[in-house]
Amino acid sequence: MALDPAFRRLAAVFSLSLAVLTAPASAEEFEVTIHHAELQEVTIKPRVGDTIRFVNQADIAHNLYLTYEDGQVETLDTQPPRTTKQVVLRRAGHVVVRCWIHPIIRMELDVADKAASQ
Ligand SMILES: [Cu+2]
Repeated sequence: MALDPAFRRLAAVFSLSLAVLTAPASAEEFEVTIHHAELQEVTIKPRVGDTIRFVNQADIAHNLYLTYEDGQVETLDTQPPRTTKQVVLRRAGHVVVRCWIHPIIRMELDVADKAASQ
């Protein structure tokens, strides 16, 4: 499937970057920033119960959604510039994060079972 040239250009200005904010005993909180930069790989190792905060540093709105391995979709709703949305990971397995508005935005992660990784 060939991408429209406009999407190719879009791909060059988005990236996701992250930081681990806190590391309490029971759950971690990860921060993922959407900003204008080159597309780059993001790797985090969250567990069930961990939180991901998505910070929109771009100057346009996004609407991120998570697709869990079992097909369940969780939508974070419209996210204007300079706002943050957060989600608590509820299921173990492979998760794909994408944006309804910008299909080029994509982040994949594997959520470990809570008990298995302690
Ligand atoms: Cu978007």
